[in-house]
Order: sequence, then C-alpha cells, then structure tokens
Amino acid sequence: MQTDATFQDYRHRCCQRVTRALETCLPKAAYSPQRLHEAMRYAVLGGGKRIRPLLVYAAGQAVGASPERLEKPSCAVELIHASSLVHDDLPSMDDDALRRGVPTCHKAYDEATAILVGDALLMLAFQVLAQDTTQTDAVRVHMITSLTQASGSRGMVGGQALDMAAVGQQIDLTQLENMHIHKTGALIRASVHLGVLGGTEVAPETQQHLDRYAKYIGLAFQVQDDLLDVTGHVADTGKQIGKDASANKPTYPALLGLQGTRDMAKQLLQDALAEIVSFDERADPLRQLARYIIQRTG
Ligand code: GRG
Repeated sequence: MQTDATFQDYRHRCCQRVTRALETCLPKAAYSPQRLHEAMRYAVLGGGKRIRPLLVYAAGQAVGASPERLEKPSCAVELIHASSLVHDDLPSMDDDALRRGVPTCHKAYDEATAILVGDALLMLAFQVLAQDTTQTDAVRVHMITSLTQASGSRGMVGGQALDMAAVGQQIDLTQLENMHIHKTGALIRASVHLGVLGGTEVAPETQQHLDRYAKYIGLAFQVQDDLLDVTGHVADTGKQIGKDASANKPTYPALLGLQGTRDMAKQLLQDALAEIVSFDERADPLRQLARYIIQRTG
C-alpha cells in the first residue's frame, strides 16, 4: 500500500508533468490575438488541483498504459475543466469574482473575452486529442467520443442546465444525484475512461470496475464540495463560504444534514475502493486519489 508521502510525491510529479504539457499546448501569449491567448493561459495555468489529469494517469497506470500515451488525454480533460470553470463563473451563471484565490477570468479581463476563452479552450482540448500521434486512429476516435459525450448536453453541460433550473426549487436526493452525476461526475468518469483507453487489451470486467469506481468518486467529489461549502475549509481557494446554500442551490447538507453528508461521502469512498479491491499495487494511486477526494480541504 502506498504511503501518504509517496502519494503526495506522485500527485506533485503528475501535476508538474501536466502543467508543463499544458504550457506547451496552449498558444503563446505573444501570438495574435494576444489578449485572448493571455487570458487562456491565465485560466489554465493559474493553479488548480489537476484532479482529472491525475485520474487519467492513475487509471492508465492501473491498466499498464505508458505515461507518454496519457499526456495528451490528461491535457484534454483539464482544458475542458478549465473552460467549464470560466463559463461557470460568468455573471449569467454563478457570477463569481474569485477562482483559485485570484480574480475570475471575466474580472481579470472582461466578459466577452472570458466567453471566448471558454470556447477556445474547449476547441483546443479536442484538437490536442485529434493530433495525439501516440494513439491509434481507433483509440483517438474513441477518446474524442468519450469526452464529447461527457462534456455535452447529456453530460456536464446538461448537468449545468439542471443545476440552473434547480435554483430556488425543492428537489429530492435522486434529482440532486442526477444533477451531479452529469455536472461533475461525467468528466471525472471520462477521465478514468481515457486512462483506460490508453492501455492495451484491458479486460471488459476491469473496465467495468474502473467505470463504477469513477462513478462513485465523481459523486463523492461533489458531496465533499458541498461539505466544504458549508464547513468553510476553502479559504485558500477564495471561494465564498456558504455561497451555494445562500444562492438557494440544493445541496447534500440541506437534504441530509452535515453528519448524513459525511456518512454519504465515507460510504461512496468504501464503494469506490471495493470496486478495485482485487487490483494490484499499480492501482494504489487510484485508491489514494479516492481518499484524497473526500479528505481534501480545498
Ligand atoms: C464550456 C464545456 C463547457 C461547459 C459549460 C458552466 C458549465 C457548462 C458547466 C459547469 C460545470 C462545473 C463548473 C461543475 C463544477 C465542478 C466542480 C466542483 C469544480 C471544481 O473542481 P476542482 O475542485 O477545481 O477540481 P480546481 O480549481 O482544483 O481545478
């Protein structure tokens, strides 16, 4: 079993690796249109936990994929994530002034630039995947399909639509779960899937276990996010404590209470770990990532 220090080291190395790769694939700020390119780099390179790229690497490692084949997919998921954050912060969506402790993209630049940043990052994500020469044509198409499905109206964008429709509404646990499975869970699930696609001849049963692992941690991620919104351990992210609750958004603590929400997070962790119990030590980063997701304080 990997120690905590070993995992922190693994996480740090993966973050560095993906940040370097993102720096390379983003257009240089000196290229025209400079303001747009500068803002794209601002939105992607200004921090973040890089959980989705980490999942690509950890899932890929669990199935024996070479790190070279995981680099571009991990960039692609982070570019989509960054584009969604830029759009999520806009005045017409969550209307946030701070992200990762610094002004949101539309505050640092302007609203029109932020809309274009989100659009351009999304396109870049698919360009990066389409031009990934480390994959076969079939794998490339499979990866692009997986990521478009996870990001579109049947995935993250659809989840955001449900989220907006739920403001001020009484929704039940099933509806809340459905919203988060799409809004947050779909991209997390796709990250694990892309890691698996980086491997060769992965048995269908192994793929199913990893997919269920991803579903559980995707939900656990959001449950922990709701807890952090209430318990206030997000000072270093600059997120306003209690913002979701005060914005009349349905949350797990509102439906289950604090203890009920903590219990749910623990149960989801156990369920995720049970899916990969028979995997060898190459799956240790996946195990540690699942723990990190519900223990994180930011
Ligand atoms: C442009 C593809 C696209 C989508 C637009 C706005 C929108 C539709 C979707 C919003 C999706 C969204 C922001 C979900 C919230 C997910 C979430 C909990 C984000 C925080 O993730 P962390 O904690 O962030 O991993 P860091 O800063 O660490 O990267």
